[in-house]
Amino acid sequence: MIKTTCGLDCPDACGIVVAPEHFPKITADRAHPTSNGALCALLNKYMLDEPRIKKARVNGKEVSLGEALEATKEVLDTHAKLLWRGSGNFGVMQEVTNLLFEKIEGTTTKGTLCDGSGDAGIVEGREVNRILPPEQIGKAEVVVVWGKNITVTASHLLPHLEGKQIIVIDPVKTAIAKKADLHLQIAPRSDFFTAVMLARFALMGDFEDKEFIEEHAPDHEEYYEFTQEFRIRPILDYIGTDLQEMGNVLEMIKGKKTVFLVGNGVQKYSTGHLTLQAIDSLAVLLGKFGKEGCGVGFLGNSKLDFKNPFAVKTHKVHKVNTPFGNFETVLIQGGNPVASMPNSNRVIEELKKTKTIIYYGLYENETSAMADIVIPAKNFFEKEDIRLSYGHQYVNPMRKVHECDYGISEYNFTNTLLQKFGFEPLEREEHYLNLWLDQCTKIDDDYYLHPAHQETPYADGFGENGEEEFVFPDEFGDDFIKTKQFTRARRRSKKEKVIEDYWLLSPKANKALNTQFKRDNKITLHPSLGFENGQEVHVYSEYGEHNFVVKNDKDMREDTVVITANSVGVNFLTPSIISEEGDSACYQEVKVKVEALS
Ligand SMILES: Nc1nc2c(c(=O)[nH]1)N[C@H]1C(S)=C(S)[C@@H](COP(=O)(O)OP(=O)(O)OC[C@H]3O[C@@H](n4cnc5c(=O)[nH]c(N)nc54)[C@H](O)[C@@H]3O)O[C@H]1N2
Ligand SMILES: Nc1nc2c(c(=O)[nH]1)N[C@H]1C(S)=C(S)[C@@H](COP(=O)(O)OP(=O)(O)OC[C@H]3O[C@@H](n4cnc5c(=O)[nH]c(N)nc54)[C@H](O)[C@@H]3O)O[C@H]1N2
Ligand SMILES: [Mo]
Repeated sequence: MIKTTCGLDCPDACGIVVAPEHFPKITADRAHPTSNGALCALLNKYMLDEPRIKKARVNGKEVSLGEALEATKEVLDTHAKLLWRGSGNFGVMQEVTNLLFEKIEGTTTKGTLCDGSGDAGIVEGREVNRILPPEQIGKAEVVVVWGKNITVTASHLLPHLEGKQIIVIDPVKTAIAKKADLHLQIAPRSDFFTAVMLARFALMGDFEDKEFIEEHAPDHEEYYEFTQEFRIRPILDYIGTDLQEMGNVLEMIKGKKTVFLVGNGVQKYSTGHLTLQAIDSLAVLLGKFGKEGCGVGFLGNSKLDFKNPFAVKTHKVHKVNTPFGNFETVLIQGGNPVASMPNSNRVIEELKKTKTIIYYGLYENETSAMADIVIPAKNFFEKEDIRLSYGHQYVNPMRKVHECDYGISEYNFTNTLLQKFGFEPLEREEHYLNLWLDQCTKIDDDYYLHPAHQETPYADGFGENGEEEFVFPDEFGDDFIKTKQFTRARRRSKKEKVIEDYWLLSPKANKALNTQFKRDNKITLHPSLGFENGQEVHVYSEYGEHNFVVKNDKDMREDTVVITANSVGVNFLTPSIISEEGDSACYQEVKVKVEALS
């Protein structure tokens, strides 16, 4: 029996047990500290069922792997080449390709499609973004699930929520919202205001933890003044809440050990950093940091305090609005940017200007379809690696449990190309793996602890050494809500009914891991919008358009539609703007129109 770890990009990073002779039969590693005894269907079914790319291709023709690597060398031997890496596999060895791009003086990317703006807000307030250990969730009495669809995106946390009072803050009545003691079905993109109002009412009602804030957040009085700049009634109306509901939240939390689990939903906006900083501020005022059963858990910084052997100083371009067209050769590794990046029209236009696209991955998708060279990868059962997590403090080896004779690992890919270019080969693979593991505390042969782990994060205070004061937001500027009027007069036919602009939310789906595995084609909306189930509709924004199939759901708000992130075409609708802080994508900074197709 071999123990390994799931490499799919989700916070759970589950332990797996495999008997190699019985592969692909796999079971949960019940001894793993975060195991709930089960593996999700993404891993156990959808990933294993997904057809793989088994043959390399050059210009549409199947070739041997060796020939494809030779062709890769030739096209990388140019002055303008870019490495664009996705997050299809969360192993640390994914980044070994950086060493190639450093040597050949290529360009890499900065920023993220994922959690960058939220992370920036956390760093603003606390200076470091530490992982909240799941054990602390277990010790809480109240859990506030804020813009996180944990039933779908982090199901291994669910057992930690049992028996707790649950508050959910989400524009959609998610599965967890239906079970919650209180659900605030707020307007999308109103979380900053929600957090600010809760803070203001907490201070007005003497809910604050005076001792804690005197010690760790002495600027709280200035923050109180800042919260008073916002007018109560119009803001509560805008959020879609009232004094009673706000009071209920504070009453439920008062004197109780409380954990806030904050998801990506709150920060896919230009001002996402302020939202996280405001949620942190609320938790600070209530004294819910640095104590047992308390804390704010977002996507933690999995590489905090690690010395990364793959950090390189190359020229970098933004990951959110990558100017692919400026490069002659683009290597796309472990991602599907044609579908996963915002503003697909822009992405496709840019990629068309590139002379050669190399796709290095496991499955066919929108990006492999555009590629000139296709290189089959190995999956995480077929190579050695190490898995960090942004949701817990354990670091686990991903071990090779299965042979694959057609794909190539990132280590071998890099090593082969370095040598083709006449550079020194890499050190042995083990050398790099050990560089990571040696920075961790060994628990036993299977589990290691993250170097930045603190059992009770921020127990000594904020900052790297616990010596800093918490920093509250002191400014809020927002162009989007007030001034950005969406005007597009275009209509398909005279008959159709053009309705309002709707918020477009694009959360994750249960049978897909981003754009991997099961894809979708649905738009979920409130029945009062007047569409029939199964009806095809034309959805458009100022960035682009696509058709989707209607699914009515009375649990939606009337001003909001959902198209999950695995839906084909969703990113034709989304903007490629970069968040104000954190170089992050702002998928939800957009409103759409929905029209019936006649
Ligand atoms: N099954 C599955 N699991 C996954 C993934 C997957 O694709 N499939 N992807 C993984 C990855 S890469 C990530 S980053 C994580 C992300 O996982 P989550 O953090 O859960 O992020 P999302 O699914 O994008 O959205 C979460 C929730 O935010 C809500 N929401 C949307 N807009 C707002 C808003 O303005 N305010 C508030 N309060 N809520 C809002 C949505 O309704 C949704 O319920 O999941 C990981 N886990
Ligand atoms: N509208 C909308 N769009 C979104 C989001 C959203 O919320 N809304 N979420 C964003 C988020 S949070 C994220 S993280 C991104 C993710 O976007 P991407 O990083 O593009 O991830 P995927 O679409 O899952 O594509 C991963 C690909 O990696 C390849 N792969 C898997 N394992 C390996 C491996 O070991 N080696 C190699 N070489 N390749 C491998 C597979 O072929 C797979 O197709 O999507 C973003 N896109
Ligand atoms: Mo993500």
